[in-house]
Amino acid sequence: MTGARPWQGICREFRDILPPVPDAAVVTLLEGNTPLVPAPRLAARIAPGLELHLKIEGQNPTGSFKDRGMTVAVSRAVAGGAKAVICASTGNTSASAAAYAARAGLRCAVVIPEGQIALGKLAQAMVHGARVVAVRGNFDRALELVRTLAEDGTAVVVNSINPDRIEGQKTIAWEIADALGRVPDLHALPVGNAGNITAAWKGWTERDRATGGGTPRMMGFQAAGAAPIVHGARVEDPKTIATAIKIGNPASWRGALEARDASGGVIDAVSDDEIVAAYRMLASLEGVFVEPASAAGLAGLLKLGASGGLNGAAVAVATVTGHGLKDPERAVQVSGAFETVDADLDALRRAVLA
Ligand code: AN7
Repeated sequence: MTGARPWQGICREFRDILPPVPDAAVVTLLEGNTPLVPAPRLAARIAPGLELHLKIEGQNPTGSFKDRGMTVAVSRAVAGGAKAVICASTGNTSASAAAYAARAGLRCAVVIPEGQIALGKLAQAMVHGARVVAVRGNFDRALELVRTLAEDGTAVVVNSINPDRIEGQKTIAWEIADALGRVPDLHALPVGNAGNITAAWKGWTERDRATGGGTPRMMGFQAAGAAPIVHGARVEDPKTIATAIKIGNPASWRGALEARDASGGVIDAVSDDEIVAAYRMLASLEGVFVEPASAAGLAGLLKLGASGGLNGAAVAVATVTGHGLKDPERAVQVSGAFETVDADLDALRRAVLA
C-alpha cells in the first residue's frame, strides 16, 4: 500500500467528533485503526449463516481498547495544565494510563485491587514508571477511594468516569462501519465498569444522526459472578476468572441500561466456563489470542445463538477488548501440559508424532 496516508491516532483522525485538543497537547501512540477480522469458523458455531467479525482491540499500543480513550483524556489533561493523573483499575486502564502519562511526562498513580490483576498489566504499569499502589479491597472500593482522593484536584482521574475517555472510545463505531461498509446488526462486547458499552452506543447514535445507516443492537455480557446490571443489584464480592471485568458496582451502569434499551439489545451473564470455552475457541479456531474477559462477548453470542436468541441477525461484530498476553498464566493453566524429552531424535520423533 504505497502512498497511503499514515494513520495519525485517535485525537487527530477523529478531531471533528471529539472535544477540542490543541495540536501541541496531543499525546498519542497512534492508537486506533485496529483490524476487523472475519471469524467464519466461530460464526458457524454461533448460528448457521451468521457473518461474524472481530474488532481486535488488543492490537492497540498497550494491548487494549483503553488507549482509544486514554489518548483523549491524557491530551486534555496536558492541555489543562495537569501535572498528574490517577486511576483505579482492574489492570488495563492502569497499563494505558501509565504509558500515556510516561509519554506526556506526567506523574501517574494507579490503584489496583491487591492480587487481582493479571501479570502482564501489572508489568506494564510498573515498567512505565507509574506509582503502583495495591489496596486490600476490590476494584469498586479502589475506585471509590480514588474519586474521593482526587476531589482536591491534585490529579486528573482517567477512569471512564472522565467523559474524555468515553469520547475517545466512541470512535470504534466509525471504524467498524467504515471497515464493514455498513452498520452491523449486533455489536457484542464484555461489560465491566460499563464505560465501553456506553461509549460504543454513543458512537453509533452520533454516527447515525450524522450519516444515517442505523444502529446495531448492543449485546453486553457480564461474568456471572460479577453481573450487577443483569441482576439489577450491586454485587458486594464479585467473583470471576475474568479479572478485567470483576466489578460489582459499574460506574456507567445507567449508560449500559440506556444502550441496552435504546438499541433493543441485551445485557446478559456468562459463566466462567462459558468464557473459557469462548477464549479457547477464539485461539484455536481463529488464531486470535485475547484475555479471558475479552471472550465474554463471544461467549454471550454462543449462548444466545444456541437458544435461538439472536433473532435472525445476519451480521455481528464482537469487540475483543484486550490482548491474550496480558494474562499468560491463564493461557497456560487452561491449555494443559506439554512434554519434555531428552535431546534425542527418537525421543523427539515419538513426542511430536504422539
Ligand atoms: C479487557 O482496566 O475496568 O465495561 O480498570 O480490561 O468499559 O469497564 C477494564 C475493563 C472489558 C470492560 N475487557 O470494559 C480497568 C477496567 C477488558 C477490560 C473491560 C475491561 P468496561
